[in-house]
Amino acid sequence: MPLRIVQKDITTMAVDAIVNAANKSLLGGGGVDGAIHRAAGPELLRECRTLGGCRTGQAKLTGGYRLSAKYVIHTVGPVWRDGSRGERELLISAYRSSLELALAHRCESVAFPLISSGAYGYPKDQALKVAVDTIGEFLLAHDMTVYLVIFDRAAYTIGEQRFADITAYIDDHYAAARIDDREECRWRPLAAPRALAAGMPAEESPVPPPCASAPPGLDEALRKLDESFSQMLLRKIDERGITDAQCYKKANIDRKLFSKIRSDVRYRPSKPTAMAFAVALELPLEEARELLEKAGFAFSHASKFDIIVEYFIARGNYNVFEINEALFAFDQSLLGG
Ligand code: AR6
Repeated sequence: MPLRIVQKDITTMAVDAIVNAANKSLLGGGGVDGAIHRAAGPELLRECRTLGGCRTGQAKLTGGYRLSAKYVIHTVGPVWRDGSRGERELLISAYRSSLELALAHRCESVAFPLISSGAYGYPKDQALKVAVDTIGEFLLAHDMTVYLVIFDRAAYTIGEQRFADITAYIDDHYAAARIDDREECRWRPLAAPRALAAGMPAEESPVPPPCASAPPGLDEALRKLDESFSQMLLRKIDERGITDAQCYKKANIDRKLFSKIRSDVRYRPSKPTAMAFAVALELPLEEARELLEKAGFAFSHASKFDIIVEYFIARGNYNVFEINEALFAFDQSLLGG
């Protein structure tokens, strides 16, 4: 099930377990560790004293006491030195151990801070990539909702090079969209007022100029008219020879939402949901556009959200988690349900 990147104080999260970026003593400290101990109350430290510490890359579990979370999973990330001392492997292990422990305690929802990215000095963009890759891989095999909690958005970074690349791509395409109005028309053939209802950013709401385009063959047109979003989605899943579960997991969509879409032939998903399926199915741009149209949306060069997703599709990168990292960095809605 899904990975959600959110900006919050982790101590306020109502989930089954929150993860603490602790030190080997497990006896408290600064940063998120200090915040969790303060919010949970002194009983947490009392239980931590009984645990005998924890090795780097491992995890231990306690109650959540005064927190909204039932459990706290304490893990110890590596201290960053120069990147050649096994830091990455240890950080992966800290995430994996925590997720395994959550699974063993039947947690359905878990929230992580960006482990090691504060006092332990792990470069934030690399820490984020390890977190997203490791959690994403785990979620392909397990049903769980995992939150990656970014405390300080200003400190959030996807890496300078990628940020610069995407910024340039947005600049180019925004400009192109303004210069060529007719091109705009082709990019937005459908009026889709429901985007507003779905709470999309204003800039993203489709502008509905009814553009004339040459009609395709009549049979083809009728066939396309007849097929709903849900039908097209299920057809494409079959054509690609993947299972429903592989598709909704790759789309970062939870099972319940997928079941709804599957059982309601007229279901109209939100734009981020429709786009997530286009990515999960690894559709080339033209097909992605068709799938979006079925949901009443256009792929528009007047929308940063669309341009960022297009940037990834154009590069054959269909990793929904990586795309979400970028969308988050540009303050856009994330893909998924
Ligand atoms: N909610 C979510 N994230 C937070 C919060 C919060 N309330 N507070 C800080 N962060 P750090 P580390 C973010 O230093 O690097 C402690 O003293 C913060 O912005 O807490 O693994 C331990 O006892 C940063 O991105 O953990 C250890 O000695 C991330 O949490 C040492 O620090 C991790 O920062 C562990 O260092």
